[in-house]
Amino acid sequence: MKRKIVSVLVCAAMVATMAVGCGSSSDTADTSADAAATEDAADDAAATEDAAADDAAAADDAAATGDVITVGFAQVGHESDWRTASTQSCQDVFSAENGYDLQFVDCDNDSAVQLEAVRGFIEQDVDYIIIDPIVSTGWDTVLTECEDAGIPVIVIDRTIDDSDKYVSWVGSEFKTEGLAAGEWLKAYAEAKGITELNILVIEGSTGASATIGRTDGFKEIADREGWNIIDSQTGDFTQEGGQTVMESYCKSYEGQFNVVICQNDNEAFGAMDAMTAAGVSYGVDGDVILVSFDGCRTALDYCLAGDINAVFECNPMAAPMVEEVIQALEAGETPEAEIYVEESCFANEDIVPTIEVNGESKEMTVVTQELIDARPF
Ligand code: GYE
Repeated sequence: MKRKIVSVLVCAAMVATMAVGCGSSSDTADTSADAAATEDAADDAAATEDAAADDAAAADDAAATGDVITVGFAQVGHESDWRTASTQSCQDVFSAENGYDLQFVDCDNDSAVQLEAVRGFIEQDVDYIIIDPIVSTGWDTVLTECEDAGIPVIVIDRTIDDSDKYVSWVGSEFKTEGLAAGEWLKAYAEAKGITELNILVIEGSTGASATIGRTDGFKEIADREGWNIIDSQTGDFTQEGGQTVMESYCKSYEGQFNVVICQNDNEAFGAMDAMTAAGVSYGVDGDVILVSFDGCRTALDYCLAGDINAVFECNPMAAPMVEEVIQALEAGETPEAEIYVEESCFANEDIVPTIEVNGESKEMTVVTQELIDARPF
C-alpha cells in the first residue's frame, strides 16, 4: 500500500502566508519596524484584494464551464477546538472561489446522522464524498452504496476499520501520539525524580479511532513500565465531559493520583476547572502532571503558562491533502492510499529534549509565545 507523509504545518503555513500576503521578517530593525509593518499591511491588503478578485474570476470560469466540483463532507460534529479548525480548513479549501460546491453536514457526534448524511450525498449525486468517521466500524454497507453510485469516498482524520471501499485516507497516527505521550512521561518522571506514577485517563469518544489509538499507544508504555492506570473513562472529547469525569475522579481518588492524561485539549480545560474546584494543583508547579492531545492555540497558551505540562499535537489542517487527492482523481491519476500528516510534541519545560517513538527520535518543542502566534490553528 502506498504511504506518504506530508508536513501539513508547512502547507498550512503556506496557505496562511498566501492569505495575508508576504509577512514582514522578524529580523526587521526596530526603528523601521513600524513603518515597514504599515507598508506590509498595505501590500497585504492589496495582495488579498487581488487574490480575492482572481478567486472570484476562477469561480466564474468554473461556473461558466460547468467545472464546479461538488463535495459532500460528513463532519463529526463541533465538539472541540480541533474540530472547529478542521471544519474551517475544509471550508477554506473547498470554497466557491476554489471551484467547489461544498455540501457540509455537522453530524453532531451521532453515527446515525452521519450515515444519513452520506446517503443524502449519494442522492444529490455529488462528485466526491469526504467522511470523518465518528466511529471506526459499521461502514461497509454505506460505502458499498457509494461505490455502486460511482462516487469516490475520501476518509479524513479518523479511520474506517471494517471496510476498504474508499480511495484514500488522510490523517494522523493516533497510536504514535499515545506512544509519544507515554515515552515523554517516562523521561519526564525520571528527570524529575518521580518514581511512582498513578494515572487517570480521560478518553475521547468511545469507538473513535483517535480514542482507540491514543489509548492503545499510551497503555503499551504504561504496561511496559508497570505504571498504575487507576481509571480510564470517556469525556467524549468535550470540555464539559472532561470536567464531569474529573469531578468524579477527584471525589473517588482523592490524594491517590499524580498524572492526568486527557485525550484532547478541551477535556484538559474541563479537567483543570474540576481540579481547581477540588483544590488539586496541576501543571509544572503542581502535584499532578497534566497532558493533552491536539495542540490547538488555547492549549498551547496553557502549556506556556505551565498549567499543562505537555501537549501531543494532532494536526487538523488536512483538507489541502484531501484536495490533492481529489485533484489527482480529476487528472485520472491514482492517489496515495494513505497520507499521514506530520506532528510535533510540545512541553513547557526544557528537560526532555527528545523522545524515541517507533524507533525514531522525536523532538519535544518548548512552547514559546512566538510559536503560538505563528500557529495556524
Ligand atoms: O483529537 C478531538 C476531536 O478525531 C483527532 O476529535 C480527532 C479528535 C480530536 O474532537 O479534539
